[in-house]
Amino acid sequence: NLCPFPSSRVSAPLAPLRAPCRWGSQFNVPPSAQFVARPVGVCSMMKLPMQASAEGLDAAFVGVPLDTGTSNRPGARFGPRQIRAESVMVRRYNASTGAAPFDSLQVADIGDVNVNLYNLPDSCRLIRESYQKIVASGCVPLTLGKDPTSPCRATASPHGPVGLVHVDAHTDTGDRALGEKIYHGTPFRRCVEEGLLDCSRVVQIGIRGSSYDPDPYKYCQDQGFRVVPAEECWRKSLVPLMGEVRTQMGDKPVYISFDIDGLDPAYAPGTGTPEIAGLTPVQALEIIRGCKGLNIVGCDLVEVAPMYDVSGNTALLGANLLFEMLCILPGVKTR
Ligand SMILES: [Mn+2]
Repeated sequence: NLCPFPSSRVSAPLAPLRAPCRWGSQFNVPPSAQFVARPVGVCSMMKLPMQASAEGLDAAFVGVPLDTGTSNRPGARFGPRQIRAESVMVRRYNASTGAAPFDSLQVADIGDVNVNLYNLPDSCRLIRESYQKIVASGCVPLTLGKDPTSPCRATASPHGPVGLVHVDAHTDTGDRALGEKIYHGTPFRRCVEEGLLDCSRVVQIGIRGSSYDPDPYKYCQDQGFRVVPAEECWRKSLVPLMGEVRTQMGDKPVYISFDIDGLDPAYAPGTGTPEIAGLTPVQALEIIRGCKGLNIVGCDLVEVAPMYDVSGNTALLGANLLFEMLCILPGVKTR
């Protein structure tokens, strides 16, 4: 009954779409391409069933198609849609880690927040209200797309201040630009001001690029954040770093915020504020897989802007990284 194709509308050619949604399991399962051709179907994350709310779900993919507040190239409003399109290549099991998220979690795509593209504060309100409902229903949100402050805010509310694993080229701790306190460079300063972060459990990985300030990380360090610049990651495995991060995070709630521009633009060109000499996809996997065992209460993958992504690889990376986040959620079993 969670299938997006109600039986009354299932005609013979559509029939194969319906059965694989549950696939003999009590949980939703992405349909196999052995039985449903990849380009067939309404575009949802991993071709999962869509439902209107997070009710009954353990985890939900949710889109925030918003780029109001971007400082450079616009286009991330189309990111969630393109990540969903590329996610048809993502399959049910994680062959590398053995994670089988659809064996133990009920997961669906709950669509997009109906943002107000003409009013950023109003969008923040709409996002916050949507996430409060998601979190109140006991569901972990996995967000596609940018959001200036709200998932962290809403996710934090029932849990108290959260730890943060933040992958990005940028610290996103600016104060204001052009007089505005809300744009895509300020979310984590606003979160600090609102007491949403446990500042002793914030780590920022992949930070780099030129700066308007000779001491660009001072604000972060003054808050107690651990800043890991990209230079400290070059040519290295990040497995040892993540061991330290797990110790730092302990068993208290953690939010993962992954800006695709943390990766090098050679791998992820489809983004609005690229910076050279970034992380590799292998390091991205090491970071996310290194969060396994943490008490993760929410995740996002932000800043995919498809028009600078001629190969689709940026959105493909985004789709896979969101799957990897799903695979490390509490309660996911391995096979
Ligand atoms: Mn960034």
